Amino acid sequence: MKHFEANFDGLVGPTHNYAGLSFGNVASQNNAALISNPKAAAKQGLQKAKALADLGLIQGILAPQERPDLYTLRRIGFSGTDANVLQQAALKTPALLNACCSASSMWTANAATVSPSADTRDGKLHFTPANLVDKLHRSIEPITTGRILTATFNDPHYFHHHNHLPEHNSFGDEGAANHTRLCKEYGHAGVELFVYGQEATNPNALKPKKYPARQTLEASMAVARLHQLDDENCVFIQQNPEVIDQGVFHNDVIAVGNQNVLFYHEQAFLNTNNKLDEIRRKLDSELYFIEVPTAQVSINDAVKSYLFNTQIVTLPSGDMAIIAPTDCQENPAVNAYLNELLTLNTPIKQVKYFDVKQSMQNGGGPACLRLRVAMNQDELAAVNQHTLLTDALFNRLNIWVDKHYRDRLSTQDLADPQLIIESRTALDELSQIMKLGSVYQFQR
Ligand code: SUG
Repeated sequence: MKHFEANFDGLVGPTHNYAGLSFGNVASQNNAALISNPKAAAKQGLQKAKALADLGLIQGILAPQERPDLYTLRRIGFSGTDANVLQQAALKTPALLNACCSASSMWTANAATVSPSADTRDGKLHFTPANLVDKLHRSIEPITTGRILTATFNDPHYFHHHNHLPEHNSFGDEGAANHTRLCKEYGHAGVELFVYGQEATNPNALKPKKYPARQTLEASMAVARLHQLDDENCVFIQQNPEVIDQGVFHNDVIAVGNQNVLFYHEQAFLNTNNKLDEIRRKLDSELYFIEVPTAQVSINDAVKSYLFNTQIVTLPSGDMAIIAPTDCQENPAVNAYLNELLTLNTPIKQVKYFDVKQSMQNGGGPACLRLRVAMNQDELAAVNQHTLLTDALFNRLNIWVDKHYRDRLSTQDLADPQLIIESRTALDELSQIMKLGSVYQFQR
């Protein structure tokens, strides 16, 4: 049976804005209060996804979440009509309103951790939505994420959906952004790499000093247990706390893997050599560990350009390509490194650049925008087919974006009650286009 890796990209929602909500994420903080362009953001994401589909890869779309999140605002004591709730929140707690308006569900690398059926004891594909407890605006995502994932992967014969982990910082879980799977072929059992920022229950363990370590070892181990992975298929690696303090808030800002390639920065991990040995022991395959030295690319350049927030994809020809943001082309050190990489004897033979600046300005590169799901043909046939990106869906979604999205949004605009109507009208139509059922609270 044919096996492959599908990418499910997050569709950018109508309230995409820059509110500076993510302490530790340099781009989010530096671009706070910039005026966003939700229409351009959604189209940039769709273009990137369509280009991957045109390369012959399986590409799906995950629907955005309902924002403004009036349910959270009501839960914290605002009342009256929807317009009243929004306006009172804008007046009294603008920071909380901003948190309830973020379109952050677009970064579907943080939607969930996914383990393919080749790795799991029950032979099903497992999903655990990330609880994202480190950031208020993200901690309100997991329930709807679970609904959207279940509506997309909607056959219990093939797909096993778990609840998100307990909502406490001992179990801080950021999903696939801290998870990479190495394997010989997608259909063979692989080794799942869980990269964590701190061991929450060990007071003596190393952790960053300045910025939060969002992912805990406890969460990573819980996901591995839930997904029925064997110890022989897992490697737990601690992220270097010093790079977290320089803006590497997720592992996918400093490392990315695909099949038998692990592409990472020299300073990405603690205890690197031992961990690479463990991977070699656990995975019976020729492996390419591509380590990028600080002398060629500094942490600062890696964080600015998102060199490692690239997607490494296997093309139908068997060669691999890197899907990079245009910011990598614009950074001289990174551009030079990528040109050199193509001359090294590795499976990576091409680099393709995409403008995803609307997302990048909030710290989300190409890899943040997608959730990887390694699967086989039967599993693909069991996916909700209306979520797969065909020419027809691409055209339909572009028309839908043109109809419903603004091309300018400031944080002041988030107090506009019209935004509630626009967003709900758009999402109601989208849930029909993608045949998702009533995934949104306003539809229930
Ligand atoms: O969680 N930014 C997101 C970016 C997530 C990137 N994802 C991965 N690396 N996989 C975050 O920090 C910024 C929102 C704002 O400031 O308006 C934000 O949420």
